Amino acid sequence: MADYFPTVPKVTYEGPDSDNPLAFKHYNADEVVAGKTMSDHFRFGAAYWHVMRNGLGDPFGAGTALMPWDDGTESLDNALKRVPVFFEFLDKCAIDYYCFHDRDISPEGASWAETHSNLARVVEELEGEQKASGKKLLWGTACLFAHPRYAHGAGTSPNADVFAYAASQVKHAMDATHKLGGEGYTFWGGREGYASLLNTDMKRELDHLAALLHLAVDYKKKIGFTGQFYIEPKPREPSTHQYDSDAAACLNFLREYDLLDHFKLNIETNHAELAGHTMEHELEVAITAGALGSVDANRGDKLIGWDTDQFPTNIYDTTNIMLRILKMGGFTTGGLNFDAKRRRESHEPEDLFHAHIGGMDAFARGLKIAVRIQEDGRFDEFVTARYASFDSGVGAEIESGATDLEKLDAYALRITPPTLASGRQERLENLLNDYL
Ligand code: XUL
Ligand code: CO
Repeated sequence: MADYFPTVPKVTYEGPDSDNPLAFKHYNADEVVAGKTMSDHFRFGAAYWHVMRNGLGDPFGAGTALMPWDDGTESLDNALKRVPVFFEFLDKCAIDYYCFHDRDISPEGASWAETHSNLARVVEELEGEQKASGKKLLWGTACLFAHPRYAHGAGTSPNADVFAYAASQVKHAMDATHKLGGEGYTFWGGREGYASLLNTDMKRELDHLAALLHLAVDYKKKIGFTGQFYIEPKPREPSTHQYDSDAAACLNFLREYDLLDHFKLNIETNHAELAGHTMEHELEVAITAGALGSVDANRGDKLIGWDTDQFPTNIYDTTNIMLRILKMGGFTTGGLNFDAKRRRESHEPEDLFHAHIGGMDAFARGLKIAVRIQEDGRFDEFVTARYASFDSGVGAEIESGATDLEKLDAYALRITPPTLASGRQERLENLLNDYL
């Protein structure tokens, strides 16, 4: 078997005292934590687009990533050669799942038909590698944003032929995901948004986007694909205004167009931050609607206002994320997909491993801390007590709908003015630090 990463042995768990940078110090796949193995808690995924296709260029300079297995061409042959490299990476890094866009794995051809046959050919190769390794597809998706034809959007393009191309691409990306046993299929809006209302019919664009999603729901039933559909919020970049700007906007859109039964959300940390929210806020909004599906794990840079897609290393954040995921009862179809890239200066293949190991260890620590917090139950007790006035009396009547404004008016006239208990935010923040 070829060895594309000769400086990296298979990464194993060596425990917190290890000083081996290519070992897990906290992520121990088979260790049971709160009733299930760590690998089942996380269902870690690697992103084909970042691991295999991200040359690490930025708006000011060319890519720096060393990829000795890649001849730099957009040929089918080169696409096929990348596949075993990726599976060696998954194997050595002990990552069970992966995600891709159609155009990450296979190039456009000279004709649209050849584009589809390229995809089908690479899917055969992926299928073979999956069978041989036991690795699984967390979700697939179509890249409806990179090609110039999508400059004005895909589902929201003002050009109906572009909509047809997007629909065609979604069909084939769904076929590919279905063939590979994908557990989900993601729609990220890409260029589904606008820069100026002077040239935009927002209502019509939203209607068209919903039409594309309904067509996908119909096709899903037709081919018997049982994976979960996700929609991934992001507020801007590339568009000034993205229609799927945050979890609340996505839920509203899905409800308005009668799509909520068919979709859950794939929440990404850096996108939450760009939307002006914390990740835990976005997760909670999704959970509250029964619609948290999966997570794109990464982080932003507090000093840079764009989607830097850095690897998650902040244990405070991974703790808060795992608290929300435990509260939901864990992932079913979803998982933690590292939608994250190395910094431009970390250009050696080995850096791919340092990056993922760090993310996996940070989540392992977050999980263990979150489990202790949950088992202690002190935050839960505080929150339960904080709302106790709704457990009986007038509060219970409000919650059950057994009251009206006149009754509440009479009640308010009768009682002494309310006295408030402290929210104790600082005490609770101190308590959270005690667990870290
Ligand atoms: C872009 C992004 C995408 C989606 C899949 O910011 O996060 O890669 O995760 O299309
Ligand atoms: Co993402």
